[in-house]
Amino acid sequence: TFSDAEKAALVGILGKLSKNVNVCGGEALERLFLGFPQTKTYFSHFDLSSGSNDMRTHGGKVLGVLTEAAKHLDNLEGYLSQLSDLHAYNLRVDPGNFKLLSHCIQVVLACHFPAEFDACTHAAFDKYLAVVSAILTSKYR
Ligand code: ZNH
Repeated sequence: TFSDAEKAALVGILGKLSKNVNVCGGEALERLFLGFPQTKTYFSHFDLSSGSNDMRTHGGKVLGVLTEAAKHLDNLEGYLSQLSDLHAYNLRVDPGNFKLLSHCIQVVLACHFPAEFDACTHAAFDKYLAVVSAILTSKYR
């Protein structure tokens, strides 16, 4: 569960992020694929060139879900249930990759919103991504 301070930090940074999900999401994916090339295997059907439509659209979906899910902190499992099924049964993404993507998302936040992404916000966001990742990988067997 999240403290009031953590919730406030999440609302603040996600409010900024929500207006930039495609740009920030695309950049996070670009960092993911450059820094950790093994993650590209899941996206062989995508145009992975810098700033491509595929990157921006998919990055926007990922960050869009993160901004929406934060409105359901008391029932994240329910809110993310379908997406959890998709990752576990269809996509079968190696759970370790969630840490890599989470890292890249946070680097993008630090670059775009240096003032808002202070240490407390960083800590709260890291916790939030860990909780979301745990849910999206919870149905693996
Ligand atoms: Zn994922 C998909 C989210 C992680 C891979 N994803 C997806 C989507 C979303 C997401 C929203 C869409 C769905 C629909 O359409 O229905 N993810 C997410 C999140 C996260 C993730 C939130 C964390 C946090 N993923 C991930 C990882 C990976 C992935 C780590 C690897 C690396 N996904 C993926 C894929 C897909 C997805 C492959 C599909 C794509 C297409 O379109 O095809």
